[in-house]
Amino acid sequence: MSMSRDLIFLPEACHVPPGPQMTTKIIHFMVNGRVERAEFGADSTAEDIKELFRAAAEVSPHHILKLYKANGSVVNISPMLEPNSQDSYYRLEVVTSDVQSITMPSNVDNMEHRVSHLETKVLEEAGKTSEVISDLQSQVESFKRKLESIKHLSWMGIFRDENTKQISKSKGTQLNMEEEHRQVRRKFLNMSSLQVTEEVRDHLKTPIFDNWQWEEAEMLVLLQVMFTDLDFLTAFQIKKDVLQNFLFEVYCHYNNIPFHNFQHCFCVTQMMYGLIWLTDLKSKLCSMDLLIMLTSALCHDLDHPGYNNVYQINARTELALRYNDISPLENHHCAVAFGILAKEESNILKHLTTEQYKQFRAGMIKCILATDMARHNEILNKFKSILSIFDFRNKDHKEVLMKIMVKVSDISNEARPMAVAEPWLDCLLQEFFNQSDKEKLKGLPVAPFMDRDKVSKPSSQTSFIRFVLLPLFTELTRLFPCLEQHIVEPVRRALEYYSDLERATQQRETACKP
Ligand code: PDB
Ligand code: ZN
Repeated sequence: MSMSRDLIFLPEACHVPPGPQMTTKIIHFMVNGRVERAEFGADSTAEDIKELFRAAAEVSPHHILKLYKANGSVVNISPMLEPNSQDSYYRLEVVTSDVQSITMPSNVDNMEHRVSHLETKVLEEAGKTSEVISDLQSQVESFKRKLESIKHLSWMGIFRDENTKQISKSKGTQLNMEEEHRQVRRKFLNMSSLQVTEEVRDHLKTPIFDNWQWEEAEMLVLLQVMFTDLDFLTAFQIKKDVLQNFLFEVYCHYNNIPFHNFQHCFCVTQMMYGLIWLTDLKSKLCSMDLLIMLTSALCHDLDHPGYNNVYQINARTELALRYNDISPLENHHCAVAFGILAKEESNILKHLTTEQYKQFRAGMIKCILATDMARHNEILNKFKSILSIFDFRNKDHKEVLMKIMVKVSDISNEARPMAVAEPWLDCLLQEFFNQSDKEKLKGLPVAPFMDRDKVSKPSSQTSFIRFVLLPLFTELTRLFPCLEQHIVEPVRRALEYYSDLERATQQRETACKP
């Protein structure tokens, strides 16, 4: 519920006194999720009005302000501003002028200032009705939770500015990231000449592989092993150093966010690799199809910003604009992948024929776009419809199977041991909560399963396992019965685990109720 500031007397700064005998102008605008009302004299200057907006947004003169009409068009901030009603309020966006120069502490101070400011408001409004106070208090609580998560992120050196499209990093972390990339590359190239033990090679082909035990340089070595052990280097004349450049570029293009990061990319690729061996797909599909599946898994979330398609569309981001709201993220992931492959030094497709390149490109686009969960039922139903007559020589059948294999790999965390899988759910919820916090601040719709004030981890995961994971995985085991023990049984155990957790939580809640 956005609280109109009319209920609270505006601090002086929001009221620019009119000149002698001057008419005043009233405008309504939303900032930080609240509708404000401001009044200024026709003789006020543009600077006066900007000062008024900054005071309402409680930001420093370094910030750039952008004012949008209800229809989304940007309007100039000047005394010529059209007066409006409370229903057709403007939207005030604060763009941090120079993210590099903004270090976390001032923003945290600013947030703390806002929290204490809000708390004084709560006290000042002692006379207001109880629901107003409780609403203000819940806003204060929500700000405090946000402050905690931002402090945590600042500790990790990530500065997530509400108005920049990308996760921006303070200058320090930017340099750290480049230094980290250099270190990972050095370690990767040094280790890549070492032989990986037979035991690790075998372990790599199973879904019980624990990603949390490995650092990123080692994961790059293991990815090189996957491409080598599937004979892609010989089949497609891929030189080892080009493959290493390609893998390193992919690593560099994943962002440092809680879930859709390089570790997730590794997990999905490793699961795909395991499924290929467990189902003996090498004897059923050609090398090109296997190369498409493994490379699609590797690239399927490239440069993920940590905010899903619903956010991209509602916030009218550049990606939504560029891809006309059609799977903007998945289109972007695929475009970034082919941007890497377009570079000579990382082009593992260099020696493919034109026909092979076209086949690879068409296949990778289909597989990566298939990871948009909004299309889950469309793709699963297509697979169900051909299962009884599945033919490995049929091009369309193979295409659907490849999409299903990438999808299964993408959401397969719960097929791994619980000690590996559960931290992934916490990471995913962290990313979802960051998104819903941002949506609340921007006044955008918030999905309940992303709302930190509403979601219950066990019950949302039991629903996901029951209605998404098990139906998908059981369909795949109809084609490959040997997968039952590898991906279906572990997921049934996970369902038991979260159901027990759900019951325990419910019992605790009923026990606590008066
Ligand atoms: C999905 C879509 C987008 C991003 F329980 C991630 F609330 C996923 F967290 N995804 N991948 C794995 C998952 C999982 N979503 C959920 N559980 C997973 O294990 C459920 C999710 C709604 C949560 Cl499907
Ligand atoms: Zn993914």
